[in-house]
Amino acid sequence: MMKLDRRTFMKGAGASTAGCALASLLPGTLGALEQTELKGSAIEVKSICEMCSTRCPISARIVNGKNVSILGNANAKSFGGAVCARGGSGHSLLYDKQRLVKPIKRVGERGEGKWQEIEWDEAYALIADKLGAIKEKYGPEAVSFSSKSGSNHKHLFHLAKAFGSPNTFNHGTTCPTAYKIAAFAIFGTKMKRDLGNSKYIINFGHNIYEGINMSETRGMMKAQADRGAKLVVFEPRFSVVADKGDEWHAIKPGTDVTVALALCHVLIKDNLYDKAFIERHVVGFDEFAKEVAAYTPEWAESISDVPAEDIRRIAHELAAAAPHAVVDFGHRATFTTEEFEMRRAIFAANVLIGNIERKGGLYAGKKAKTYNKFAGADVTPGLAKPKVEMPKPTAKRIDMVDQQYEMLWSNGGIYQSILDSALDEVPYKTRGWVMSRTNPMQTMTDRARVVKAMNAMEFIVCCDVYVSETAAYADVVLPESTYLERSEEIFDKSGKNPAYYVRQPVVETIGDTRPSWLIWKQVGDALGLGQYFPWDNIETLQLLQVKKDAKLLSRIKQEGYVSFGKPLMLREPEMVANFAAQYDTARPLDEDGTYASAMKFKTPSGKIELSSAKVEKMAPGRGVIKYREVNLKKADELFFIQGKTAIHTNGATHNVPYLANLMSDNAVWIHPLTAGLLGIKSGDAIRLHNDVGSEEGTALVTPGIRPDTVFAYMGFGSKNKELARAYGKGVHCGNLLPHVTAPVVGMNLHTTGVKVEKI
Ligand SMILES: Nc1nc2c(c(=O)[nH]1)N[C@H]1C(S)=C(S)[C@@H](COP(=O)(O)OP(=O)(O)OC[C@H]3O[C@@H](n4cnc5c(=O)[nH]c(N)nc54)[C@H](O)[C@@H]3O)O[C@H]1N2
Ligand SMILES: Nc1nc2c(c(=O)[nH]1)N[C@H]1C(S)=C(S)[C@@H](COP(=O)(O)OP(=O)(O)OC[C@H]3O[C@@H](n4cnc5c(=O)[nH]c(N)nc54)[C@H](O)[C@@H]3O)O[C@H]1N2
Ligand code: SF4
Ligand SMILES: [Mo]
Repeated sequence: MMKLDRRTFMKGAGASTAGCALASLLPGTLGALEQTELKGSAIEVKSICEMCSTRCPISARIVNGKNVSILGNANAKSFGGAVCARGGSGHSLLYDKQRLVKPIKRVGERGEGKWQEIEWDEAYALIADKLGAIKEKYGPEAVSFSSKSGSNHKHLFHLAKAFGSPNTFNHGTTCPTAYKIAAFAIFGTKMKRDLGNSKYIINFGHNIYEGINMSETRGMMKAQADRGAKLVVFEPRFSVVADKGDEWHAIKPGTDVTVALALCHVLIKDNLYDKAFIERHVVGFDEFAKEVAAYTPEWAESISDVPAEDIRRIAHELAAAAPHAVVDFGHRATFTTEEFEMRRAIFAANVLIGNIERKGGLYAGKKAKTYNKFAGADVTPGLAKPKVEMPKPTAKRIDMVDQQYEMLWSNGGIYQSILDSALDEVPYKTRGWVMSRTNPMQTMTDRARVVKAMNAMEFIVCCDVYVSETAAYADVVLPESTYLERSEEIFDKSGKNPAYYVRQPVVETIGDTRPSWLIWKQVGDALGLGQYFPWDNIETLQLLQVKKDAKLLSRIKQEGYVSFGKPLMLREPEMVANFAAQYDTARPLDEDGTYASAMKFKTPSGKIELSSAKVEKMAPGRGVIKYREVNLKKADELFFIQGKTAIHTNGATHNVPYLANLMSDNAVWIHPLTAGLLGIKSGDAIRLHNDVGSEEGTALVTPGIRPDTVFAYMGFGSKNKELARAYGKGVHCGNLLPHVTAPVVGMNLHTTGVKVEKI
């Protein structure tokens, strides 16, 4: 087998080496692509975007054998038949000559960039040999498995189970886990927000016009444009959401909890809360009310810089718009180590105005099982799961070191504990890491620690579409086919009513890539675990899901996105009436025309728990929501915060040609007063540094940020030369962030302190 230095290999598109499958398949310039006949469907195929994990329904086809048209699937009404800039650029990833289209194995030092192309069978044999050896010597738990949750984590986690390791992790503690756990604590389940029908929206750093989720983004646009909804924004910087808001309050980073608690204080003190709702559906109100009595708007102002009179007014406006109003619980919940308190305080404000299961408020998803229960018959099909008897892992998870994290273990775990386990052997040592669709070197904090942890491991497998910054440190990199080339099982997309959708190939597979469902099944085969994967292809799985209803499967494939029944919110009389009118067998309405009497929560009391004995037992002192001080930076540092740009996705798209052309750098936002004191002008080269690391970038002087804060869009400054378009451009945020695990919710922390100087 020929040895290739991948760095030379990458730039040597014209080099005449036998192993240059990538270069020969993919012409060196986009212009040259025009002569290449693209093979695939010329008629529209319904599928699912994967340019970010929102996974919008799409409709795509090949145009004149030359390009791929990607539109939104019009059958999915809430997505408005649209895609965002990234979604429209999928073909640019597909035909990127820097994409990985053949398995490779490391032949130099980790991160050195020396690779050798290998065949799939050789890759599988190598993986089976190395993982098998670790399992034999240290037990299966010495291998951890991780993947961004969604389309492909299920197959990887299935392999983990078959292998016998309890250590499976999704990206949760770098993103949503805190608000999910907060919702679990109060409601016993996840909650969704009905932004589109809201008349009053309070936003605490939910960057929804840049951190796009087509359905929610369009919902908020609709609320603002069609319903004249008022939008109040708390943001340390003038984001696009702040720009589109009716008012912007430049809140001090990490202090949102004080404003949320003060809103609750005013709602209770001024008798603005929904007493009937609280009496009927809520427990723990008295303890909560007692605690928030001290959290006055004046107190919140002293910590957050938001004027007390504004907090008071906003609480009154919120109550006046109730129940069709919402305090948005956000998405990336990594602003402080006390996200559990902050997100619970936000949920509490929603509970106080009684917006639960009301239009424009919060609601629980209605999957087929729930929907059918109310309909009194199987009016919508549910999805079946393959029944495979799996071995029970004997070891404890590596993040099972502290009882306070109990709610997390079945929710994706504490991702960054893989590093602690590899480096500090807590509670035992992780020696192997199999990961897919995740780039922790860019998206976890303290990049140097990620490098150290990877170097401390014996064997690492990474499945990606690029040689990501993380893949650069793996032993074997497996190229997954892009989402435009692969089929997957059916996914549940239920909201207020059940809905399903499916991914289907639009173009023929380019190069020697495979879909991850097949990759992990074949790794399973190589490990002698074939019995746990009793499906030969994706159709077998899909048919199993629809319980052999071929007509239904064909409908889902044809329409791409199929929803059943009418939207249902249990306390919304018109919706309940419309729902019940559809089915003779439907549950009879309550006297008030709703299904309020059927509202049962998966909490110990079956009610909404504003204060919780379960939480108190799990994490003593936390049963009641309260303010806990955090310290995010040293006195002589500036706050360093981040956010998404509309043009890129996390640590994923910075090398995609079209998107890299649109934006390849993340200038650091800095206030004119601060910049003046430091002698910095827009465009100046600057250095950001702290105890964790040091990064060089460019300054953008703007009044759209607090003087004590600097901001950068995340995901830039890749340190992997193979990502030639992204390499070294901009500030690598993860290289400045400390390695932290927050109490109860296990979150990573994305706000810290930095010193800034002109270079
Ligand atoms: N275009 C695009 N869309 C995306 C993504 C993407 O990468 N690009 N990623 C997807 C993913 S994974 C997610 S999680 C969502 C992200 O959804 P969001 O969580 O809405 O996105 P972020 O930009 O991370 O939002 C954080 C915002 O909070 C502000 N902020 C920082 N610290 C504080 C604070 O202490 N208080 C307050 N009030 N605000 C603060 C930041 O300035 C930023 O505007 O977007 C999804 N959609
Ligand atoms: N400093 C800082 N760090 C952050 C954030 C922040 O705001 N600031 N945001 C956080 C948030 S909200 C999140 S969700 C995480 C996300 O971080 P991650 O979970 O790491 O996810 P992504 O960066 O979206 O993508 C990871 C990898 O998936 C690969 N990929 C893309 N498509 C495919 C595919 O079809 N198959 C396979 N196998 N791989 C594919 C990409 O090439 C990329 O290398 O980052 C978090 N990290
Ligand atoms: S928000 Fe954009 S990139 Fe993300 S899935 Fe939807 S269309 Fe694709
Ligand atoms: Mo995220």
